[in-house]
Amino acid sequence: MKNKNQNFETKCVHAGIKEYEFGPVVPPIYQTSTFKFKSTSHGASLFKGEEEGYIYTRMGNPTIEAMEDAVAELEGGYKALGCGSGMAAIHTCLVSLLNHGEHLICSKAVYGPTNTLIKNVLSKFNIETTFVTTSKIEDIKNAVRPNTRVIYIETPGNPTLEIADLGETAKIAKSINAKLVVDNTFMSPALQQPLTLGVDIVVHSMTKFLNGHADVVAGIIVVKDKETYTLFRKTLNQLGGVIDPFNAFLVHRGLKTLSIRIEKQCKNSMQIAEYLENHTKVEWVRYPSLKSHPEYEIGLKQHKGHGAMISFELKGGFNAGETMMNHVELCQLAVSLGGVETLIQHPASMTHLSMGKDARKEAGITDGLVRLSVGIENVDDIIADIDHALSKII
Ligand code: LCS
Repeated sequence: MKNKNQNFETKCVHAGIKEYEFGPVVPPIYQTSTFKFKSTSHGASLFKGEEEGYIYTRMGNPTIEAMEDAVAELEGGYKALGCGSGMAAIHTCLVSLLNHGEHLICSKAVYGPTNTLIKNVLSKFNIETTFVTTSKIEDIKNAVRPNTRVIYIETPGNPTLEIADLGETAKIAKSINAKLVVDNTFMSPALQQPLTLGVDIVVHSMTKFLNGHADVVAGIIVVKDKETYTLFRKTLNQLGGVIDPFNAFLVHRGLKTLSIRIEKQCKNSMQIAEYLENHTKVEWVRYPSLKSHPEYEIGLKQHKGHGAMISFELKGGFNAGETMMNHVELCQLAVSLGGVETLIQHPASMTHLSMGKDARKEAGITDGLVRLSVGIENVDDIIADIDHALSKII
């Protein structure tokens, strides 16, 4: 892969860009569903894979490929596969890797629909899953069965920010010949590059930090080798959950500012986490940079910075959370995360509702938990807004 020696910030700006007709500095949007063959033999050789080129946008498109190459380069992977959403990426990945009758180990704290995809859809195909606290390495070891083929981890987990040790988990996966898949959405490659720590496959909801502007729903899978890429490309082509060229263009544009967005978001987050930790109406705060985070030391080993996601529990539980969220003005009461604007939400009634109360309890998602996705606004303005909303709690 080119640009191997460039620094991350430089790669964000230039990765995936090739030479195009007329010399544009950004990839053109090839908004076409299909590509013309020069002759029947040309078409046949493209279908046989004897010649490189494009056939049909579900199978490949230059605008999509440029974005895929950029993300693969930022994650340190071989190739990537752009998908229509994060859920399409997770689905394509798990369906590609697991066969009927095989076993999956998954983090208890994952995005709600990932939990329900596994519980309600994969189970139909006789794929059994053990949900474990993946911050506890012994719990992962104890869950291993002879037919375990995949370990699936979200770290930091949504919304508890529980951190799993990627290097140690990769050793377990290797020893049992299973694939380790990591959802890197919460950190992005700017802060955590799982493939360099022994992880086999990375997935993302690009709806979040990679695009960064809350105007696209998209996902991606990044792989390390040609064999896995070929397998996943075939499955994605058959399942059909591909990204479209315009959204790929927008994500590629968003990537250019990933590094500076994340830098500002991390800086803001640290100040907000410290402010919250000292507030009398806050029971506890989870942010990976705080020494009070249970996996603080693991985070130091594998993060270059600690991200823009903060979870906290208010004294007064659900009612206090509701009061707070109904009084913010600058912080937007909305699900999703990772954009330039600060968002606030309540996982138990929103993003993790589908999991059900018992699974939430098991995963540590309490009814009073509030989740903040910190943006790039001036930090004093964000804190003033939070302060005003907290003052309304009686
Ligand atoms: N993985 C993680 C960690 C996520 O947070 C999400 C979405 C997904 C995968 C799925 O991605 P999508 O299909 O939406 O692109 N998380 C959301 C959240 O926390 N609030 O709204 C969406």
